[in-house]
Amino acid sequence: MLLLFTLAACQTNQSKPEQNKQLTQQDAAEFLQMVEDTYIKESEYAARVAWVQANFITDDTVWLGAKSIEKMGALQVKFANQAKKFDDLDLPDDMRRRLEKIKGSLTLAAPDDPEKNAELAQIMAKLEAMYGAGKYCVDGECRDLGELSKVIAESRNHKELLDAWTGWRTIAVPMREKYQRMVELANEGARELGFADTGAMWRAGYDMPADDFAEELDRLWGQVEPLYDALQCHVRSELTEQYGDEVMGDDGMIPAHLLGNMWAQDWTAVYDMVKPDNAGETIDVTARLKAHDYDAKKMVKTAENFFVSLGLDPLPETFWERSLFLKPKDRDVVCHASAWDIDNEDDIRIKMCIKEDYEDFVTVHHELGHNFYQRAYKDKSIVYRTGANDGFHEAIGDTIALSMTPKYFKDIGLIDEIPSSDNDLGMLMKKALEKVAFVPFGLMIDQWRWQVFNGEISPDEYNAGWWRLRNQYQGVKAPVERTEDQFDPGAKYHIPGNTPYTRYFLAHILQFQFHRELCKTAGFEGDLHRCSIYNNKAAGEKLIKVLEMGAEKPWQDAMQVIANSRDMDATAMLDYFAPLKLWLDEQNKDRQCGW
Ligand code: X8Z
Ligand code: ZN
Repeated sequence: MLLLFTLAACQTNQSKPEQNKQLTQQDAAEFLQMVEDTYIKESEYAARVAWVQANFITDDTVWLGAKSIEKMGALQVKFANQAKKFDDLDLPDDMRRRLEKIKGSLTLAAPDDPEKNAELAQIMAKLEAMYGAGKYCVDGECRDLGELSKVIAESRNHKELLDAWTGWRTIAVPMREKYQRMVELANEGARELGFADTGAMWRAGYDMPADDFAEELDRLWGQVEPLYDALQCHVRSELTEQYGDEVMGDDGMIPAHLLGNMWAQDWTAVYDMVKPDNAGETIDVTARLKAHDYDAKKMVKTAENFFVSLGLDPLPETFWERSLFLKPKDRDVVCHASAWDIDNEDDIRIKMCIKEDYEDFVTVHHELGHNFYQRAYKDKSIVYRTGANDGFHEAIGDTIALSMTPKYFKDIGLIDEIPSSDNDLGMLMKKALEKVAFVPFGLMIDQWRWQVFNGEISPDEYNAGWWRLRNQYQGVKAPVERTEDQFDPGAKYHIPGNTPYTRYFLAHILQFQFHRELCKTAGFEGDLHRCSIYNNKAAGEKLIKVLEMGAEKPWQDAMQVIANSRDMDATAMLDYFAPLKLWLDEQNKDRQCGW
């Protein structure tokens, strides 16, 4: 939850640079000051409204949330338009960058027309609530996402899996019309700001020409694709052993309900079915957490301790008082994990319905990565209080979680003996199911949205376009026929939430790059998957330096600091998984791979 995008609006008349007057640097400085002051003043209100809406989903909080989004939308668009008036003025780099941030940091541009802005705001608030309160009910018995996800992760009965899979997707059917209208209105707003459409606006935020950025994504995916294809082939083959040809089909793709995760984005839950025969010992973190009586708070404390071991200050008392760690029994909340910066100072929090398992232990680190980032850049201009790019923001906590090695678990007392490193294939397979499996998913979500926003995918083929891309990138298919009566994209949080998703694709590349370089800084020699930067102040210093930069400099500068390179590069991920890739290729040599 990055505040710049959730700021409340101010409806008072702000001074506008006059049209005919020759604008000066002084005018730009005054404008920047006014915008920054306004954002600082209004953001806390908006954040508190959004917090309450997400923590208590009712008609009234949706109403309040919509009002707040509406005010914010109007304010952001007004400022973005006013900032354009300085386009031709010669300005110092820092002022130019702050103006560009004001023009180009929106994920949603409200149309100028107040009625349309209000309509858009209501749609956004409602979509978020529909997802958060979503339940699949049969004969009056309702199950939420948590319960259905448990079935998907644990059941090996494909009919039961199919019921949970299709059941969750019923919550998205009523979103379809609203989503379509959202696309129209958001595009109208983006065009008024000078972008071709909302997708183009999103692509413009990466300190490089938007088209080059799209090419960068293709290049990075090209690096990872052979590894993913090898994993997909192996997993498909092993799942065929379990479920048979009748369930799997013969097109080389994997039915989406069999991969252990509601969206088939993380395949860790099928590890037992696909692990190497000679897997070596792996640590069952979930069981270890249980054995050591970890509850939600202890999981968060442990994650905090890792950050502190790198040289960061502990979280403030208010974090512990105000965060939500557990799913309340008596009300609907948006359970999708998020990190919040309420006052741009110290009031940082997470909101999460924590399960005591490995997956959520990683997610807790992920969320704290956001919080520590937020606190580190709090003294920058408010327009720089965000990640070097959004992939950085998503990558920090994940980078830390990559350091949760056997040695680390021993250090914190979760295990007694470090398993031998003679054979780490099992460990690598588990991690690949989590990280490599995610990569094409992380890419395809916004490929779909970009095509929706630019009209290549029209509303009458929202679902068909979605499955085309799922097939193409992931080699994953719908388990039963899907039609345009459904709206499967809506069953993934970030679609109704309108959160750009390329950030997670980037984060999956970046976290391995950061890990490799921080391990080097820590003086670690050996296999990357055995490296932990826990307690290492030299690595911590580098990390903190990048966190404190926020978005003050182009992300390439931050990259230089943390990764000793100006480019994103997937070779670190490939290095990490190199022994597994060799093994996969050997397994696959007589198999028919591809789809
Ligand atoms: O949405 C998230 C975080 C919040 S920023 C929990 N993630 C993506 C997802 O759940 O789909 C983290 C990994 C990918
Ligand atoms: Zn995140």
